[in-house]
Amino acid sequence: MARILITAALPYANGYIHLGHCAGAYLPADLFARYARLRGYEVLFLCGSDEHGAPITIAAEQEGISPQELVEHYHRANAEAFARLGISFDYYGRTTDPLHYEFAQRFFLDLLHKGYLEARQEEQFYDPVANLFLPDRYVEGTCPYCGYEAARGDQCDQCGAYYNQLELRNPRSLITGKPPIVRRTWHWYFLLSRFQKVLERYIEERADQWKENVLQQTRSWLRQGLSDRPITRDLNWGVPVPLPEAQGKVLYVWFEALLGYISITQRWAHQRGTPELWQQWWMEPKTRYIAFIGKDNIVFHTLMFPAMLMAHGGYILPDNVPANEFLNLEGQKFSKSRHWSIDVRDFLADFPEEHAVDALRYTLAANLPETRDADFSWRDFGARTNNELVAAFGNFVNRTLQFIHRYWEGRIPTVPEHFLQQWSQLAEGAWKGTTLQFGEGWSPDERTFLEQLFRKPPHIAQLYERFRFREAVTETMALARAANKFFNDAAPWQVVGDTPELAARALFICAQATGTFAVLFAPVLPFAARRLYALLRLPVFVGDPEEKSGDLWRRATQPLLLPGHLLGEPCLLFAKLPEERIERQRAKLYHAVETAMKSSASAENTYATLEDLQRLGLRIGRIIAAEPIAGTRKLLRLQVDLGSEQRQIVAGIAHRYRPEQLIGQAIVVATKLKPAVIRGVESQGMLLAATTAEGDPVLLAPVAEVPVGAEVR
Ligand code: B3M
Ligand code: ZN
Repeated sequence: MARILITAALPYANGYIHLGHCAGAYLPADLFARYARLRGYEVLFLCGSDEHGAPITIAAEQEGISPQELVEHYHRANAEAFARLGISFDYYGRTTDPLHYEFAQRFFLDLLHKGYLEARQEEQFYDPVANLFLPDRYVEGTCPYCGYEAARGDQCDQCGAYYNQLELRNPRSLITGKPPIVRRTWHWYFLLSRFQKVLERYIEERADQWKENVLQQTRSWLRQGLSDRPITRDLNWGVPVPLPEAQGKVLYVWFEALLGYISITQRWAHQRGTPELWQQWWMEPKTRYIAFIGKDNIVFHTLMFPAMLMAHGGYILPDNVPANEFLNLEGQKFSKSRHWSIDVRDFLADFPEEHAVDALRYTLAANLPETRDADFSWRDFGARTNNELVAAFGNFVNRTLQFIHRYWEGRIPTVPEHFLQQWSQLAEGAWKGTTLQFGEGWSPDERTFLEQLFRKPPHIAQLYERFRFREAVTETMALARAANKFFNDAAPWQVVGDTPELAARALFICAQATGTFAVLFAPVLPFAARRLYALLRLPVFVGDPEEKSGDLWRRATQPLLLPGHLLGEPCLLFAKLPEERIERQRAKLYHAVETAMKSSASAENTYATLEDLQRLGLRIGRIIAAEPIAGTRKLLRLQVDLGSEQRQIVAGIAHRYRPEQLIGQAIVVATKLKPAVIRGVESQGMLLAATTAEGDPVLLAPVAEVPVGAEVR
């Protein structure tokens, strides 16, 4: 029996997982795990939180809590979100597990003793304010190649160049905004370059099975030539480097997180009371290891991890790394900072119903970014729920069960014995790939539909085996549509009176199809499948851990429901999503972005800049003439000497100052205001005044002698 180890990228415990993450790695991994379990394969499906790294210490600092508190929070939240989403991990672990520390440290020492690690001196940017060596993603500066001003620490998004962070021009720390200093430190390097040749062979041996996008990225790295990589960092949060001379150093988060896959397997084995069992999953060549990830993690899994495992020796290597491209949201990239995102937990808060969770899984599965970036939109979610799950699949199941209840008291109608026999042979033939020989007595409609009912399951199985889940799921829905059409064309409600045996055949076929659907839809719609099995009164197998179904996928094309089998009371599998509910979500999403934009814009506007002050053109002037403006109580017309020029200014101060009192007085003038005409008199500036408690103006004046025209800053 095939034994398959399945892992999904360990999400950083510094944020909530969103739908993009799900489409990238977690849903495809779950589809595969459930499919594989339903095939009767021996499956272990693992994941866990990646809880180290500088982003976590920085996030913790910003929130004013300890890194441990931060990861505690997100670890729990994400574990719960995955569970409610029906992601069927056998175990969800974490990298702060003491077992992980121990294992990662032992692994490090092993590579050190085998000569694959080397301590090297290096210079690195250091943020003296944050007291931190700056990881590449926390430095920004001008690209040394193209001059792009927002180039990242190790790579330029504009021209794509890779470089050492010290080559950046005008570097600044993204943590404090300050220019970093260059500091000397030393780190252990993993001698990745030594693995160039074996990795090339490793990749090419598997190339015909691997996805094009994964091969392309990996090969392009290999073409550039692999360089040795530092695998330690100066940081106080992480797995300490287990050497006395390495105070203040931890293992690089990627190095130890990859080992997390193994230590999490150890924890899983430990918990079930069979601590040694992990080895069977990582060390026995008969185990196939499939690592599901998003495209930003490719080379770590296709080059770095295999090299680490080879360096240590004794481990199996990833057999396939079916990385997905990115999912967009309503046509734009997911972005937490712009609030352009749908977190799983927010979705669950608004759609707690299990059938809505299934609908989400289905919509994501039908849009998986397998070969190129894909899109999730709320309206598509609504349309797929209503037109496909409700109108095609749900409707077919419901009509079938209702009809059987109405005319056969809920029992599968009887069909001739030879009909059953032929069914079995045809179904088996379809798995063997032979041409299906329908004998006498099958109507053209029956042949057309049964041909699909027998052929699709092996075909869909092939799609799952080749990690083409999107197609697998759309093919499954196509079969549901064909089933609906078969029901329509057979029109049992018309024939049941005069030729009940014809109606019985049609409903027998439809009933078997619902059984097949319970199995074929189980990977993508585990909640609906569970209810469907219950309606059909069949044992429940939805690909959950610990299920022992045997090769149910194959059995599902055989009659699962024999004549006379009593069905449960029909009830609806899905509910229509009203348009308002969808539109409300859209509005919420677009509203969140706008609010975020406004609040960041208003945060910008809260603080005036020096330029703002300068734009007022504040200067010292001296009043050289003053007279009341006729017909007003408060206004004075002033002539003000600004040194280089003289200005006429209208000021509302007559109730507080007499004109003769003002002559010769030094005052502050805003000289760059737009001239205004007040009561027919042009005012070419404004005097600055404070306001008393009674609301009267008090002119501002310098407390010592300054020349007129002097700038006020
Ligand atoms: N935590 C990156 C990510 O979540 C990283 C994956 C680790 S897999 C060992 O995208
Ligand atoms: Zn550049």
